[in-house]
Amino acid sequence: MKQHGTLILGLSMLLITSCGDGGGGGGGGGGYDACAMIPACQNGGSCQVFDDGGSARCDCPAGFEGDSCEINISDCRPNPCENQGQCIDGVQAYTCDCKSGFEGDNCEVNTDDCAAAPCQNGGTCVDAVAAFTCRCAAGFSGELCETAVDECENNPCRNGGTCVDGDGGYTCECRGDFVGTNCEICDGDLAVVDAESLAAAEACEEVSGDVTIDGTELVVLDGLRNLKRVGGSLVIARNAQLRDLNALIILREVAGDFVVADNDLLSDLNGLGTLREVGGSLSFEGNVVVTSLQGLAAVRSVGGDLVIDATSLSDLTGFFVLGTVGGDFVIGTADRGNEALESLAGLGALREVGGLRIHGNGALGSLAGARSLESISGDLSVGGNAVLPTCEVDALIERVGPDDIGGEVTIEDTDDDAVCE
Ligand SMILES: [Ca+2]
Ligand SMILES: [Ca+2]
Repeated sequence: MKQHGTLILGLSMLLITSCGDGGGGGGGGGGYDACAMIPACQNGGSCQVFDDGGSARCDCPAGFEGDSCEINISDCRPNPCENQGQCIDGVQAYTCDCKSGFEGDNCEVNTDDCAAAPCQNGGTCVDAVAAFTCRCAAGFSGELCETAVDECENNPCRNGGTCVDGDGGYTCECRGDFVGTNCEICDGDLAVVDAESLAAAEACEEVSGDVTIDGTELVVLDGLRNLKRVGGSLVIARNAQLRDLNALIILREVAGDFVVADNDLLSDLNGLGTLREVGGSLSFEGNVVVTSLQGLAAVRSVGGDLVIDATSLSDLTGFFVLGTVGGDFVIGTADRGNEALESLAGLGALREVGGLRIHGNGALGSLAGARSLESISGDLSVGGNAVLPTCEVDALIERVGPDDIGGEVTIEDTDDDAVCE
């Protein structure tokens, strides 16, 4: 610690006599001694007699005050020591007794506890007060980053893959037809034909190729419960006993086409609640017991055609967030059509379609459900909808705007006499 001085200037006074240190001592010549009449000066103060000879006072050295210079002027007010350091008063000076972790004349310096580079293996030292912490590089742990982490400890490799530990990571050496960071991807196509092949599919979080479930006797698809993504197409067709798609509850994306067709006992699509993207076409055809598209609530876009044909649906409720259809939106075909479809209710978020084809829907009486549609880049083709008022089609064209229909407009077999609201 170092001392800091503070210069204090004494008052100058009119003086003629100095009695020397100690004051109150003997005066001169047996006469009156004014210094004897005041208390002795302390701390090096000297008695000074005023020029009238009748009175005296103490002249204090710098750093002291008071009638007898008995007061050491505090150099600690206000406290010059920072960070809760304790101030020790001196004579025109002070020293600071610093709290642990601080240094400097005024305890203003937070001691660098990282100076000795205590963190190992590339860890970064973070200084604190009388302490430090280490931020470890990937692959290391411990107070000083002294421990190498075994990234393979919890064996992240699926399906019999072998884990190889590295600095800050791991790699999996996969067996057989598995690929991916954790061997979670089944490479190639997957054909589910029976309970055995369905059970084997449980190993797949993703299938890089096509998944085909066609013509089986399966009732449920529980072996697909880990499936998150299909890199190719997903076809679920002609499964006469299939009741639901609940096993597909974490399926998020089908990069190719997704076809659900002619599953005669399939009653709902609720298992598709996390499906967001279909890269190719999405087709629901001939699943005659399905009466609602509830379950498609997360589908935002369909890259190819969206085909709804030969179903028992009365409306299209379920597509709550579907905004774009890259290809044609086919609502019924001339060959089949949706016999029970009465309205397009449920398309409230749909903005853009490639083309729009509405054919063979014998009960369809209104197109008002497509009210948010802003653009049809291809053809608009309406035909064979016997009870559909022609004015409903005119109103749709009006809403989209004739300039926002890129292709040909064909309207056949609508009801010219029916009245629109
Ligand atoms: Ca002092
Ligand atoms: Ca420190």
